[in-house]
Amino acid sequence: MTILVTGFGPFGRWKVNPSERVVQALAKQAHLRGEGDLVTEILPTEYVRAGKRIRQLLRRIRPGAVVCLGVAFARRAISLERIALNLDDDPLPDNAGQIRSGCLIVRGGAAAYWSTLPLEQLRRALVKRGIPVTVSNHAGAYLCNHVFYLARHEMELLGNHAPCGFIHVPGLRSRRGTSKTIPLNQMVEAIECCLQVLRRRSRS
Ligand code: PCA
Repeated sequence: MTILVTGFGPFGRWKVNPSERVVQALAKQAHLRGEGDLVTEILPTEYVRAGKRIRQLLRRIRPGAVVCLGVAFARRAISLERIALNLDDDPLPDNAGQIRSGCLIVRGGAAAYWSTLPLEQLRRALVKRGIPVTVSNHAGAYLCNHVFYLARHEMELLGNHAPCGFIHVPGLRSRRGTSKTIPLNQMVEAIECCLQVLRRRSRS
């Protein structure tokens, strides 16, 4: 089974996007372990280019599972996203300078798609490892939701029923920051644990 894992590069005023670091670490681990089932990609933090790229990847790879990652700086736990909305609506420009407000992502598309990742199973696996995790009902209406929606939409068009969804990781602790967050190696462990659950399910 091929698993597609994506992250995003930096955006806005943030110089580092932990989702990019997590994807890089997973790619490195897979390479060292000789696991050939992982395809990773860092998506541009731009509505048009990210949308084109995720759809292209899904058509080309026909993956057996899809896990898209992004950062939600204000969160303190791994957030398993439940729903993608057909809506772009955020005051923050993307990296191409585009601001979208109240826009449909796909004209005539479903208002929303559910994640098809086994959220409860993933949540339990992470709790077992002592990793802070929550199931979230709202992935925002910026780039992460955009890619989540288009990934689910494309999977529907392709008739691909493989699990596909989105996970937000928290921000990294800033040098001055005192707030509690998850260290990068634990984020990597968390996503690795999710991939293991997906691999196990595909075998059973
Ligand atoms: N987080 C943003 C976009 C890219 C990222 O990593 C979001 O939550 O929409």
